[in-house]
Formats: sequence, structure tokens, C-alpha cells
Amino acid sequence: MAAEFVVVANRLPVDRVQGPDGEDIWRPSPGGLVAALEPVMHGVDGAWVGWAGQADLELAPFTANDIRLIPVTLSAQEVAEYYEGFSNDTIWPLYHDVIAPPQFHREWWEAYRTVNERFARAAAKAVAPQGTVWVHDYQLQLVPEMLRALRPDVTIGYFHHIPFPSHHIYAQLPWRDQVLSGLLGADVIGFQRAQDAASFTAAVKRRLRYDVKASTVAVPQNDAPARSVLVKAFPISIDTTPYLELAARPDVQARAAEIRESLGNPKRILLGVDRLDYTKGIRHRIKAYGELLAQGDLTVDDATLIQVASPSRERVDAYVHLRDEIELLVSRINGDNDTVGHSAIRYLHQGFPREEMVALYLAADVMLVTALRDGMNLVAKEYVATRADNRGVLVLSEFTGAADELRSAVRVNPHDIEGLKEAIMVAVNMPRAEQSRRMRALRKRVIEHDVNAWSKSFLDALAAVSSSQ
Ligand code: GDG
Repeated sequence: MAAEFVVVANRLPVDRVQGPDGEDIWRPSPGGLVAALEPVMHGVDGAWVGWAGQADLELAPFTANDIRLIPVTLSAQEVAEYYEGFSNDTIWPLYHDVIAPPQFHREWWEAYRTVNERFARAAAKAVAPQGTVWVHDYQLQLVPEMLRALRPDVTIGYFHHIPFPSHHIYAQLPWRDQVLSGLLGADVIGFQRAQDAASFTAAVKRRLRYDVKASTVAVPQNDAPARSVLVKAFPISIDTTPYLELAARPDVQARAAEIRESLGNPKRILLGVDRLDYTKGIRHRIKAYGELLAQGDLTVDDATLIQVASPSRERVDAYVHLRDEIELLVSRINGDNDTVGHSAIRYLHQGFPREEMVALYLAADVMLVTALRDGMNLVAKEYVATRADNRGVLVLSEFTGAADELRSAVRVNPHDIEGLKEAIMVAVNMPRAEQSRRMRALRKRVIEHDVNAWSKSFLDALAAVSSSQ
């Protein structure tokens, strides 16, 4: 049975866990995308095409949590070349302003094309006549064009969760024209920031010489008038409900107090929460904090830093090196500054349940988001959402998508270590009244522009295209 609305993403919205008798149980993955799309999927006849997260796993379509799931199989070699290789070691560093050097390998590109074709075929098979397909993210940039070739009747949206780089960086990609054409198979291409959309249309003009008027690209067709593609910013957000609910729960609040206690009741708790990724500026933040301790501006009694660095992409070399660098830095700073009772940095290379994350947000007087480049950064929005007490200070890198919206944060350039140190001191010493004034403004923005508003605005734009065709 074909579906009216099909989501295509690298991962299915479920994780496989073993049941008590060794059987497979599919648990919904906690991501924001699932939360955003769930109401949409349940409102219409929907299906989700994606990889189950394990190599060589052949699975028939199945239903979990009332969503029809269509698994795409990847071989171990494809996981290495399409996913860890081209997606996470070519596109990811290139699109994040070459913070790490992108690796270009022709075999990876071939695997990327092959796998994108497989996703496109699965979507083409799943979608009903004149249906809608929403493709997600940088692993699947060729799917819109491939899908259009197979199913010209369907309306196709694409949302890009990470930055799109400026042309002089993008131009390094040996397959730059193919990727632009791949994306232009969509009717609507959504980016996080206006700047990303502008970089994309600039690349289209420079490379493909297509006409661009305002936010519309005219894609020439063989025997027909040009096809219009809308390119626009749709800043993603969070599902605020679970954060508001958890933050109001007495046991979660008690846990926040317990966290402070267990650190020896420092005057201030600084917090960083990131996947362990070189784009997140974890080293810069730790360096700035370490220098403040070394200079005597802060002591470990004044301010403890908790750094959650959840394990990520552990088979990609750049991530292995990053982990070593950060762990060396943390142990040096702790060795120089710890007392028997107090630690400078509580470093946690672990993932935690959401309850614990919210307790950490509630315990944190200062939230440090110092990404060197980040599509949006949901951690910033999650922190703000939990602070119904209007306390706490968000220090936010100007290189995140969130910085466009969260104007009342303390803004930083994380490359400027002196500026970062000043911002940390401003945050640590900020009077209650100013914390409250800023936090109210931040919360208003996040609560009014939640993930439902995001998916609605994208799908409304897609529906407008579809009704005009
Ligand atoms: C990409 C783009 C864009 C992290 N550790 C734990 C945990 N997390 C959760 C956070 C947050 C999510 O993971 C991370 O989202 P971010 O937006 O911060 O960053 P990316 O993973 O890089 O996401 C980004 C996003 O896509 C959406 O479009 O904003 O720019 O790079 O929700 O809370 N959650 C739990 N335990 C952990 O240990 N439960």
C-alpha cells in the first residue's frame, strides 16, 4: 500500500534493542525529528524510509509506534564509504567551513551515489500517486533529483540540517555540480539560516548559471518551461513539551540539586553538552576556562565545568584524534587545579537519558555553546526551554544557526579566546535581574517557534507548490 506522505532520512526513527527473550524490539529514537514529524505522520497515511543502523541487516517493512517503516539495507562497505566516508568525512567537514580537512575519495563518491539511488528507489516505491516526499539531510543530497526522474508526479521537499558553505569552500568538492543538481530535484529546499540559502543560490548561479530571482531558482527543462524551486530558511526548533514537563518534575529538580551537591556546591556550574565533534568548539571552551583558572579569575570553588561529550562517529579518524586532544587538555587542567574536594572539569564521555540532561540544564548557571560552525544547535534551545525559573545565562557562538534567533544570549566568537574568557566572566557575574530579562526573551522565542511551527511552515510551503502545479 502506497503512502501519501513519505519521509526519507538516513536513519529510521527507531533503535533496535534486545527483548528479554533475545527478540528484537524497536524502540522509538528520542530525536527531535521524530517528535516533529510524528503528528504529521499520524495525521495522514505516512511511511518512513531509512537505514536501521546496522550493516547487512535485511528487513521487510514493518510498523512501529504506528509509523510504517521501510528499511534500506547497507553493506558494511557501504557504511564505511557512504556514511562514515563521504557523509561524515567529506561533506561534514567541507560544509562546516573545513574546520577539519575533508577527505575526497572517488570510491566514497561512487558508494554515495549508489546508496542515494537505493533510497530514491525505496521512496519511489513507497509513495502514492501525486504524494509528497520529504527528504532529510546531507547524506541524501542526490535523492531529490533521482526520485524526480523515477516519479515526476510527486512533490519533493528537502531539508538540510547542517550549514551550506560559501562558494569558495563549496567549490573544492570534486562533485560540486552533481550535488547542486541532486538537490535541485526538490520543489522546496529548506536551510537553517538565510545565509545558508544565499550560499546555495550563489553556488547555483556560479556553477550552473541558472536564473535565481529572490528565493526561486529556475531549473531549465528539456522540452518544457523551467521548473521553479523555492530555496528558503526554515530554522528548526525543539519539541518544547517534554522539556517543560521534565523541568517541572520534583524528582528532576531534586536531581539538579543533587548534582550541585555532588560537585561540592560550587558557586557556579558551567555546562557544555555536545556530541564529541570538532565543530562544537569544545576545546576552545575548555581552553578559555582553563586560562581563567590559571590566571586566578576563577577558582574551582567559584565555578566547575561539566562537559558532557557524547560518543560520536568513533570510527572516523578525526574524531579519534579529537577525543585524545580533549582528554589530554581536561586532565592537564584538572591536574593543575583540582583540590581533593573539588574538580575543575567533570568530563563525561557518555550519553545520558533525557531526564538527566534536563537535570543538568537546571543545575547549570551558565550554558556554554561555543560551536565553530553549527547548522542550528538544539542544545541552546533545550537549555532555554527548561529554564522556567528565568535564571541561568546562555553563552552562544555567533556561528550557530541559533544565534540568528536567540538575540538575548551572550554572544561570542569562539575563536577569540580572550573574548570567550570575558563572556564567561560576564555570564558568571551576571546580576539576577539581567539574567531574568534575557531569559524571558529567549524563552519567548523558543516557545513560540517550536518544532511544530517549523514542520508546519515547511509543509505549508510544500503544499503551496503542490497546489500550484
Ligand atoms: C544536527 C546539526 C542541528 C547530545 N548528547 C546527549 C543528547 N544529546 C542531544 C541534545 C540535542 C541533540 O542531541 C544534538 O543536537 P544539536 O542540534 O545540538 O547538534 P547535532 O547532533 O550536530 O545536530 C545541528 C540539528 O542537526 C537539527 O537540525 O541543530 O546544527 O549539526 O537534542 O540534547 N541527548 C541525550 N543524551 C545525551 O547524552 N538524551
